[in-house]
Amino acid sequence: PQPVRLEDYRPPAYHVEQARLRIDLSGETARVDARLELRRNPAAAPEDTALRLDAEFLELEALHLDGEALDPAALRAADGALVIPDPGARCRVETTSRFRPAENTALSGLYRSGRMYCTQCEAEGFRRITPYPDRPDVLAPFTTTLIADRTACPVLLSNGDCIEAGALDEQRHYAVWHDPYPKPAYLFAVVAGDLSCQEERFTTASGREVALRFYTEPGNAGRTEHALASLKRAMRWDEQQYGLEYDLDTYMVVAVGDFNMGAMENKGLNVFNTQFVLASPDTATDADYEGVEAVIGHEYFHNWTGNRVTCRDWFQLSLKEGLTVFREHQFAEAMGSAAIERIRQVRLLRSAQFPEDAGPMAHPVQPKSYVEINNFYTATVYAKGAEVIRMYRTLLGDTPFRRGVRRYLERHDGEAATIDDFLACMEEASGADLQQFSRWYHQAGTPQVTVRDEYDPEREVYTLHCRQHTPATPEQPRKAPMHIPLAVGLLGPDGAPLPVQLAGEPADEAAHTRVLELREAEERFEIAGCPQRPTPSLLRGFSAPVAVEYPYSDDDLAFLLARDPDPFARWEAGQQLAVRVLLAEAAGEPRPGGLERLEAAFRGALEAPGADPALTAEVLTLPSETYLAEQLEVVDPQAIHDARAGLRRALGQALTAHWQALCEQHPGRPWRHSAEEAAQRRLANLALSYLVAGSPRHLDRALQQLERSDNLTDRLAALAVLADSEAPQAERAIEAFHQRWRDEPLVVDKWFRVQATASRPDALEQVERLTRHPDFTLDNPNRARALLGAFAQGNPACFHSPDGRGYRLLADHVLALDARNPQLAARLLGPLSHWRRYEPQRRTAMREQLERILAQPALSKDVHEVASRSLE
Ligand code: HT7
Ligand code: ZN
Repeated sequence: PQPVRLEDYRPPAYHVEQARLRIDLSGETARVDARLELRRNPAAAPEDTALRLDAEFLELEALHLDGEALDPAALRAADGALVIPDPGARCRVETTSRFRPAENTALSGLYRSGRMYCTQCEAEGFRRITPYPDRPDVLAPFTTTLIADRTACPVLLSNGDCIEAGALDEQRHYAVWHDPYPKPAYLFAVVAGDLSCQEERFTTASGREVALRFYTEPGNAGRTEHALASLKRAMRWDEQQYGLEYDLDTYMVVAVGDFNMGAMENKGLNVFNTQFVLASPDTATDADYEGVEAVIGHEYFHNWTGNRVTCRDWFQLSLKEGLTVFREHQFAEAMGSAAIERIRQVRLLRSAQFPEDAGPMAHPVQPKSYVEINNFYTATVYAKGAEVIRMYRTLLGDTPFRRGVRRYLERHDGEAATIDDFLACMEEASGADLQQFSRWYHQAGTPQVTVRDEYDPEREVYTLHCRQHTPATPEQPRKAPMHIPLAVGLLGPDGAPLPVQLAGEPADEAAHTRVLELREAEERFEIAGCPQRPTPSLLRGFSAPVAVEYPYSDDDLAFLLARDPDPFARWEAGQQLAVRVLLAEAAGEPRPGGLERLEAAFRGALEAPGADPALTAEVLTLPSETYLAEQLEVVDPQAIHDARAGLRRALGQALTAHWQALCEQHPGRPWRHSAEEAAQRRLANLALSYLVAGSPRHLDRALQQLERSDNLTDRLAALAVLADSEAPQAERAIEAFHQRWRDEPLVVDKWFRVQATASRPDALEQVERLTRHPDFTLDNPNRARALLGAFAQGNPACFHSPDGRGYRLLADHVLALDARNPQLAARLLGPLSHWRRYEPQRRTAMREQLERILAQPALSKDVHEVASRSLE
């Protein structure tokens, strides 16, 4: 397949002035009649006179141009699109198409999920509903008539407002929806089914009334309360933070069980994976409650950053996704603890995006080409893109940053914009020159910043020498220096924060945290007024998505962990200390005194008076095996796993009394969703896992917790501890859990996930067995991710079994899935792409599976692109 390139962008030849659809879902076969009013785009190149209507998965029954029938066969391009050579300055195109929603297993376009019909059009799903110029820079107002069986589908929804509804005959009814906001086809949605609705109202800052309607299958009614409350908080926050109000009279959210991603921001009609909208104490953990609030916020924020101002083409994807993830992060920081949120964001960035940046799929935040756009909904576009937005704010200041966002939204309202447009607004709003900064969009790879220092006691000047280097990535062998905001603090020997005053600057500009702007490959910063040699606290708040290297001693790290006033930096120091101990252990060269030092640091964190339990829990959580692997040139996953498990055992034993005390401090009250109680549960459950890691005699505590808890957080924590064990009572408990919750799909997903990520030597055999379990299916993405995705990403030691069985298992399922759901198949394949990082035996076995996949005939372009790029 030919790649699509950014440099080949051409404006569309035609605008759609009106799109009218009639979608009849009353039979097995859906029938779609479309009537498009089109006008030539004056900005198009004069030679671009052809009208291209993308189409796939459709049987085209009729095609008319201005009332005249055309022969579709004569207009078909190789990729299935219809190309009408020169339909004139204005024209009307009418089509009739048919397809079978139940056969749409790719979950792109219009498909069935359970008994309901729903759509997913981003990125290129609309062309699977009707022939259309399916590109984000073609914006149109839509009027949609939906027809369906009255009993099977009493609820008929689409974007905008319902302007008419009624019965058609004894069996069928209809509804007409009109969306006045011109939108690209990827934001189109319809839903039809027998759905329960929970409704509340929201009054906007300017006094408009908005109806908020959440639709679920009847069995899930009553599980949308938390999502509704989250939505109201998000709406209020966006008004207060950015002055942005909602713009339609209704905001609808539909919960769907079969969904390829988390949720979709369709105008006025969001479609959500049930996982990110339903929440009840029995079916969702504290983390799920947080996930619901985050995704509800994210999709709502898209109404401005994505919908009112959309993307010109898919190379601009981070324009909406990076900005919206950043807004989601700001929202989460405002609703809970900013430091804890930041730690979680960084954990995710380091475990998902840093490896991507270092692997064969590495690409810039603005990619230059793609074969299948679905493969570019990545951690780089989303999470690194959000970091880029955060850096604008760090460098420009909060007020100019918000001014820039407002200017961007006002100037481009109703348009399809580019990343350059956004950057230009930021420059105008701040007066800053962001040309060098723009490299963050164009250069892939994680910059490495090496810091060295020297101290001149006579001048009382402390100098930081900074060197930056961005490693080569595919197609980008050489990189230019980046504009990096490096937030720095200094601590005196007694732990007191020192002002950071750059030499030559007035003293009143000094601050305790200072953002140094790195622009050169090498540069130095002199800090005046340091009577003693300070300890530097670097990259405070993770001010840039870089890796910093500074020769801290273990004592320095322990000191920072105990004393740094910046909570993020404290956590980071603890992680670095643990990384050192663990990597030395994994290399078979234990660090003398390392364990004792870490134990002392943990003890300090556990005994710190008045400590925030949420931060304590983060500090006591060891770096993940994935993050540890990321630090090594050549990875032996078993050695890393053994080192981490060994350290957990040692800490479990050394601090038994502390862990026991923490378990006892569990809230004990009936479950309630609150950040404070969630932090206490998290700490208590972490303590339980250390206790059992220290000695299996504590398993009984887990069994009791599983039986007695009134909420899924505690049950699942107990279940996870039990799943690590091969003891018969643990296996019985796991079986009993399934029996009890077998009718709750989201809980069954967790049951699969817990076993897939279990730290027991035979987890691979367990996963093989579970792929044959009657509740396992590849047709449900949540289920496939819960078993196969969780295993390949969350159980490195067993997935990377040296005999290659884990790789074969994954490859078999990727191939089985490819014909049905290529988007999901390509995502599951991801972990195999890192084959070059592993020791020779595993490397060879991984490569063999990639080659086997690539040798299959009729591979989707999704899987083909990932497999072939991995092997390049
Ligand atoms: N904008 C959406 C991204 C998306 C998607 C969602 C569901 C299924 C397939 C999808 N392809 C792309 C989700 C978001 O970022 O908010
Ligand atoms: Zn998004």
